[in-house]
Amino acid sequence: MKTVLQGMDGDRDLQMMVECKRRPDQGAFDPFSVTFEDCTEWVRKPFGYVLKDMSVMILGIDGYLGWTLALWLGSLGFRVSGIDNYNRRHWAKEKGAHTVVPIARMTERLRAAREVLGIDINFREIDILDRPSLTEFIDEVKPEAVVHYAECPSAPYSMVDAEHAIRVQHNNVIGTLGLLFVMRDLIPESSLIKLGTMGEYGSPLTGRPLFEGIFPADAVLQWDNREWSLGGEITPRDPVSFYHVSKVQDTFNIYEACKYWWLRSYDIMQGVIYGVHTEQLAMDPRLRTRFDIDEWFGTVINRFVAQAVAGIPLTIYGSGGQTRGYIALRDAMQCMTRIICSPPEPGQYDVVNQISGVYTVGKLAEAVAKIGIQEFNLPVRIQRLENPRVEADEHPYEARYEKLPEQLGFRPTVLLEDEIYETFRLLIQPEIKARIEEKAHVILPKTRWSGIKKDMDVLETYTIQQEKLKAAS
Ligand code: USQ
Repeated sequence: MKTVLQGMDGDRDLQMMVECKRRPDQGAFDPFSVTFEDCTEWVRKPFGYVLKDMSVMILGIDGYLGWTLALWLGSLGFRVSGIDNYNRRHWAKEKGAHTVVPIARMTERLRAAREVLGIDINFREIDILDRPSLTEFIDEVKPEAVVHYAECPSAPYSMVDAEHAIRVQHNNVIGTLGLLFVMRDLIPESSLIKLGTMGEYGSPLTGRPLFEGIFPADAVLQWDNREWSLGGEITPRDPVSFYHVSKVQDTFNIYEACKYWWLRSYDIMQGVIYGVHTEQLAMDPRLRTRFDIDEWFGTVINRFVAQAVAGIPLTIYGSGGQTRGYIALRDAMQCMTRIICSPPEPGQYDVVNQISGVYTVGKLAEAVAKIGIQEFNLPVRIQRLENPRVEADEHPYEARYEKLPEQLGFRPTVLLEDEIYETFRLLIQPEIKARIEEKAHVILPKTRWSGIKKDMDVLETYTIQQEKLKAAS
């Protein structure tokens, strides 16, 4: 869209008019006079109005989220392109791990997407740090939205040693910074949808609410009998690993880029993700997404289900009172679609907290154990380990997450227990169970935030009691 100002009598009669890049034949018009129904470029889909054939580029398209989103968007009629350098596959190898749900090579994935879903994904093997190649591809595709998942997502990986911390921050921070310049130069009107993390905020011991990135208009700071408005300012960040720090640095770089160059961006503070299921992933084994369970790349719920399947006690770190926001894979995809279809205004940096429920780690272990015992007849045990991380394991937690449901129409469709059940159903398949057992030695935590190399002490091992099982059923 190109903005033009029309007017006659000096400033007073100026009116903002726009020209549509897709339909220049329409000439300049008042953007507020057109509704979705009037405009032939928008089509109604399950998650609201979608720009017809909208071109979305996914950076990090080979990953757990990237591949899932590519199939999801392709099925909704988006034109999907993407880059990846297969780093996630390399990092898993470095750990001696593998994705326990086998995934195909990219060429085969692309072929399967075409054969099964009729989706043509425009893929290029590119490292986000290779700016000339990224520039060339973005210039060729001219995406209307860029989804940026091309980062190292692991807190433990960033805490192994200096090399790993530097690698994570270099990849994530410099990759994002370079991308911002490419977008400024080539596609300044496209939106950037960047994956941040709820972990940017930490979990303040005061119980201060975790607003959606930016203080609400009526927030005030009181001190020394004086008072200031905080409305519109970025909220405090208290990241919990060098990985999470990289996301905070991204936040500020993106915020500045929107300010200096009128870029537009949604920064997604996503909670811990879990699950395996979307309609597209389930359609063919070649379409499945990766599923990591090792101490570096497995997230907690996914790890717990894999542990239960392999007969390894579920590893609660510390007391298990750590409270976090969580979201299922399928619900995260719905959120991303809604965000892609509602780009911010030029110059607008906005943030959403993308979660659908808040749980303690202890409660999650109980939920997994209960389903494992009752539905799959597995002898699940729980083990509390010394916490390898520096984090409070008892703390208040008030995450605010209103924008997605109230402004973007997000309705969670996945119940925690249902997704845990679905994950069990996939992981107990003999081929996958064998792949978990083969990698049992990379499941237990080894990476301490302190840097000390020593196995974690076991604090307690137990099974959930019959009364609890009965009460919960
Ligand atoms: N935890 C356990 N036992 C385990 C694994 C984890 O008790 O076996 C605990 C951790 O100590 C932590 C919580 O579970 O308190 C979540 O840990 P996690 O490993 O599932 O997630 P985290 O390290 O926080 O990182 C993950 C993703 C990351 C994303 C983040 C969202 O790897 O990419 O940014 O979730 S958030 O946590 O909201 O920052």
